[in-house]
Amino acid sequence: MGNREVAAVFEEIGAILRILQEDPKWQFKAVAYDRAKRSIESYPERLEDIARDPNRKLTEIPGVGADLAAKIKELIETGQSQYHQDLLKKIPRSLLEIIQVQGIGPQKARLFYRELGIQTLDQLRAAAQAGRLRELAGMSEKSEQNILKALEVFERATGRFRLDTAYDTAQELAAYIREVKGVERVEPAGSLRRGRETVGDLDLLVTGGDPARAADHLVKFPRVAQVLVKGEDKVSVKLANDMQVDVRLLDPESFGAALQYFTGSKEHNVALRERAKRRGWKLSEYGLFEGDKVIASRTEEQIYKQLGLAWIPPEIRENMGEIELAEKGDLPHLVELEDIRGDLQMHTTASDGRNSVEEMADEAKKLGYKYILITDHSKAVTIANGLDDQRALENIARIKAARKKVKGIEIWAGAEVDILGDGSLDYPDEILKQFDIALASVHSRMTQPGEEMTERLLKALRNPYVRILGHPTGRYVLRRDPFNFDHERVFNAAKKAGVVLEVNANPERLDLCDRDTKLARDKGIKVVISTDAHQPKHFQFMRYGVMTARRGWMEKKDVINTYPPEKLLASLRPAPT
Ligand code: DGT
Ligand code: CA
Ligand code: CA
Ligand code: ZN
Repeated sequence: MGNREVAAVFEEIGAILRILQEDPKWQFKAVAYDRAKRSIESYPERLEDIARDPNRKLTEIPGVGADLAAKIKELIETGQSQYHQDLLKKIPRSLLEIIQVQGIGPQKARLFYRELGIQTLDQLRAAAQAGRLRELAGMSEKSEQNILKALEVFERATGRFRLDTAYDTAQELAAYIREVKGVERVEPAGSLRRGRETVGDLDLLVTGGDPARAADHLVKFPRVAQVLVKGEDKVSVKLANDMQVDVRLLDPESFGAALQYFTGSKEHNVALRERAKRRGWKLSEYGLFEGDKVIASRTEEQIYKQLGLAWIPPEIRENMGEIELAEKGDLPHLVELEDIRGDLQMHTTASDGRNSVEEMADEAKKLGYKYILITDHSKAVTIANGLDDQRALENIARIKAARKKVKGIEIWAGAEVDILGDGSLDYPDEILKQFDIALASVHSRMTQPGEEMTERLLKALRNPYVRILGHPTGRYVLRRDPFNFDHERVFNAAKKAGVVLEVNANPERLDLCDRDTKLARDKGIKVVISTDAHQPKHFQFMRYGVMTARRGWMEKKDVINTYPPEKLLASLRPAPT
């Protein structure tokens, strides 16, 4: 372990002491750890060398006393410090991420956590957007705005943006560009059109109108921070959140070719170009050519057709076998947003949702849904106000009462039951059997070694009341890696038990991810696409879940919430008799 790693551990210790404020000497200790941290960072020699030299002592480093010297020794010898590990267990790890944001120190993180239960960057952003931070002691509207700005800066450090950020920006820009007289089409291409979970830059294609006027208008978009290119057929800008947008102003005659080219993926395009070449043709962003003669350019369909292929949905254009299937006319019929008939994960005011059962049901009805499953948290998830056995029963009663008020939609009583550290469930079977459908998910101890996590999930799948495994890998897009477990074993067990895997459509999660969804499909496992809505507008997340499922080659028949209600219920693992 090098100096920098040791310094990082000390920094975390200082931060956790300040967040907890429970050690009687926390202030004194936190200052000591900070001081040692700075001193170690700038120390010209390797700590390991000093520790190994019998004639020297670590205490010769300024700010390092006997106690900290022992910690350094332990870190160098074992790779970790017990004290640090013990402290880490006392707070959600994501709080350490929050304090990386400019202007948010341990004190603020503590305040937000204790007062509003904020654990993650996304919760922090949501609270700031909802104006809930300004009410806290020492906060104001101004400081709340500063936090929102800082969060944007933090996000851009990764260089990629979440799918929903890209989608929303594309919608906004498209509406803006349509203000130009004569503009006909504004279509997103690139990774957004392919539905990738993150997007590097936005690619927009525009036809109609006077290109020069469109370009002039575009650079005046209020959120433009910098104009990178302003040419005759291309404008590139950087937005205030650092997202780059490439806009191409196209002749409608070559729109299909441009859409095909700029949608990518690059791998898919390379394969298509080679295919064209084998036929003595040339494929470019302007069209498919035989010498100077255009064979196809106006629509994507024409281009694929000329190449002897069925039109390939953008989400699977990754050169992963789709071209061969398109040639044989054997492409999967991917699930579509319009196929979705209900949503099987959502939270209400009973736990950490914002709205009542009735309000959720009303909104679902507006979307044309035939059923919803209410899945409030169980008691182990204290941060989400999870329900104990008694409150769970009351919630079932509340859901049943809502059925009388909101007609024309099935309102099922469920729960998102926490899978405890040892794989047992947070409700006894007597409670579990009361639910129409129970889904189970992991919310704690996500750093378990892979072996343990695998056993934990397998044990949960053995409980006959578990019908769905919620957000199966626990990852957060751009923020938290999936936890370690043996996908093969867990997926095979789910298949054997008839447990459905969730594709959580919340764009922060998208869990299963596209690759895991494909793995499930290849094994013949059914999925459910659920939004995990905490308020009615979150039902809109369904589109991201559908995109992800499409990237995983899922067809309508593979997705149980495309079924009518009776068929859905009949498709679930049967209840024990
Ligand atoms: P991103 O922006 O990193 O999320 O990913 P994309 O796929 O949007 O990539 P981008 O914006 O660099 O380019 C958009 C599309 O343009 C890409 O998917 C395929 C096409 N394209 C870009 N560069 C090349 C290239 O060198 N060769 C080929 N065949 N296609 C390219
Ligand atoms: Ca792009
Ligand atoms: Ca681009
Ligand atoms: Zn959950």
